[in-house]
Order: sequence, then C-alpha cells, then structure tokens
Amino acid sequence: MKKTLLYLLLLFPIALLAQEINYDETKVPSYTLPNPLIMEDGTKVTSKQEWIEKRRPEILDLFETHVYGKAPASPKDIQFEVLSENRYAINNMATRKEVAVYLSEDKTHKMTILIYLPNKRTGAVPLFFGLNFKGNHTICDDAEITESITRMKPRDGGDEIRPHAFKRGAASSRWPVEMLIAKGYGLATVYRGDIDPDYDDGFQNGIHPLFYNEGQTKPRPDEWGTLAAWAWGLSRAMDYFETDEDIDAGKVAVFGHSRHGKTALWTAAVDTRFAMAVSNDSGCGGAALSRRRYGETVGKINSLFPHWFCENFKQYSNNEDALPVDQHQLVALIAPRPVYIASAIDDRWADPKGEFLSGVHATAVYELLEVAGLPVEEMPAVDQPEMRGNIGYHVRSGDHDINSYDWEQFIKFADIHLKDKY
Ligand code: GTR
Repeated sequence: MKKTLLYLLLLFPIALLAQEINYDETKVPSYTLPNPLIMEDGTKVTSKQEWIEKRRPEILDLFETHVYGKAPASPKDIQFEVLSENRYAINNMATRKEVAVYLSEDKTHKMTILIYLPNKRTGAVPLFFGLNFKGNHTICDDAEITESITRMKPRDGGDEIRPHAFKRGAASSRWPVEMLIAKGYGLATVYRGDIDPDYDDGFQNGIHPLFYNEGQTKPRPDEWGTLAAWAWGLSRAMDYFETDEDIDAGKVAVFGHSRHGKTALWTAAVDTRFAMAVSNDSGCGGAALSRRRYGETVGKINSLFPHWFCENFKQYSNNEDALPVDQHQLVALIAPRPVYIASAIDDRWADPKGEFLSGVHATAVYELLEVAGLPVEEMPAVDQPEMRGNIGYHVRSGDHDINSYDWEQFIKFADIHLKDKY
C-alpha cells in the first residue's frame, strides 16, 4: 500500500510535466498576437518614421523589460589585443586571428574572438559571427587554436573550470570553416563561457558583477539575464570588428544555433550594426511564438534555465497571454535587415511552425519599410527553402542540429543580401 502511494506521488509530477508539453497541432490554444504596428496606446503606425521613432523603441523596451533584460552601455575603457595571427591557416586558404577583448579596465575579464578570413580577398570581407558552446578550439581541428577555458556547472563541489573537457574539433560538423572561406566569407566565434558560463550561479561568475552598483548582488528584475549578456558580448566583438580593416563591419551576419539562435536574434534586435541575423532551431525565446505553447513553453524554459532571461520573464510562465510582446516582434525589430529562420522538422521541442509564423507575422513591418518580408503564409515543404524576401525560412529534414545543409542555405541567403555590396 505504502509502496503504491509512493509510486503515485512520484508519478504525479512526471505526469504533470508530460501534460504540459503539447505536440498536437489541434491542441494549440487560440491566441491573439500583439500587433507590431499598433502602439501600446492603440494608435496605428502608418509611416516608416513612426516605426523608427516610436513603435520600434517601444517594442525594444518591452522586450528589455519583460523578456531579456536591459544591458549596460559599452564600457568606455574597452581594449583589444591581437593575440595571434597566422596567414597560412586552413591549407593557406585563410588567415587565423585570435583577438582578446578586455571587458574590464583591470583586464581581469576577457573574451577571445577566433577569426578566420579568406586569403583570397580584395578588400574587407563579410563575416558570419556567432557563439560556440564548448570552446573556440572545438570548432575546427586546427592545432593552433588556443584552447578556451571551459567553465561549467561544478560537479559535486568540484571546480567550475574544466580543462580539456572538449576535444579539439569536437564541434567541427557545425562549423564549415572551409566552405565559408571558399565562398568568400570570414567566420568569427566566441566561447559563450568567456562572457557568462551557461548555468545558474546567481550571476556571480560572468560579466554581470562588473556592472553591479554599490551593494548590488544580482541583476534587478528588468536587468539582463545570460542571453542578454551573451548578446552584449557579441556587440563588444562588433566594437572590435569596426576597428579591423580586413573585416567589413557593415556586413556581419550574427548567427546561432538553439540558445545561441535566441541570442543572435536578440543581438541583431539591440545592435543595428549587425547587417543580418540567422536563427537556427532557436525555439522558445527565439523565433517560436510563445503563445502557441507548442513544445517548449515559457514555463518550461524558465524552470530549466532560470538564468537565461530577466527575472520579470518568470511572471509569464504558464501565463503567455499576459506577455506584452511575442516573438514575431523580435523578428520585426530586425527589419528591414535580412533575417533567416531555420527549423528542423523533427525538432518539435523548438516548434518549427511557431518559428515560421514569427516570420509571417513580422512581415507587415518589413513591408512598411518597403522591403518584402516572408512572401508565403503556408509553411514551405521540408527541404524547400524560401528566400525571396528579406525574411528567409527553411524547415530541414532531421533533428535539432546545425549542419552543412543549413549552412548552404545561410550562405545563399547572405549571397543575396550581403554580397551585392561586396
Ligand atoms: C534545450 C532548451 C532549448 C534550446 C536547446 C539548446 O535544452 O530547452 O531552449 O536552447 O537546449 O540550446 O540546445
């Protein structure tokens, strides 16, 4: 008897959790999305100028206050140092540079940007730029990349720093360095742990404490979580790109897979210097509409990753209709710049359809700005990319990952939007 009770008690929360996750399209609740072209006071936005001067800042502020959190301005004392440079990388096809960005005056906090630039170039090159999960040395089997100091949640009271946790080149299937170089693009990346390690430690170990006011011990409810901190770090790399004459800082595409896809979209929304954004399988808190509650939900993401968003976002767990924004407005913040949204059909956790619909519902803003957004309202078939407008989309066959198929599409899209100015 006792055993049965215990069993039921154990099963109950599991059943509850299982119930919460919906993968049935017919069970997606009906919802009304906030209209990106209606001001919070009900006024319609009818001109470019109204969008740029009024509605865009309003939406940006709503996302900062309720979703990602406000980040500080760039520090005035930011310093860069080229740590290494080799012109004979990747079979002499590329120049590899490693650049330290010191995020504090005393140089205690630095992030290292790893950059590959095609040697076959006539001037400054366009660049794909994004965070990596496991360290710079994992993106390519190149013996000379400095191993990142990998920082992860300590196990059993152990150390946060885990030397040699990941092998050189371990993530190379996700980073087609040679393909990008051959197509005339540079590639740059930063290990996200250099900015803020990806676990909940009460915001002590990343860059947040560098900006606390006297007596402050954690971000305020409307201040940056980890995703906004990563985005802030990507902007500091952009500060460097603007100083590097081999890089065309006006043609940088910020990209990311999954949590880094969420970050890429937010980075491009906040920092208009990024010319293009690519979101791969970014899901909840990325391109997927929160109100659909399909796959990962706001409640789920806030409990699994309490450090990713600002504290205010927790109010919307299982309360999505109260959110003053939804993720199509995040895409709209990038307008009129090109944005590519990629999904994978088996990645139901990320809600491929919800990712697609963000593009559909951001389109009105692109059109107001006199460019095409996503020119279709029905989801394209699997492996049939849509890239006629400034919002590109594909749903690839297969599961949650970023692979060479995805990259081929990103490059085609960049060829359309970045190369013409190249
Ligand atoms: C999952 C998370 C997703 C996505 C993914 C990833 O566990 O629930 O939101 O970000 O991780 O980053 O791979």
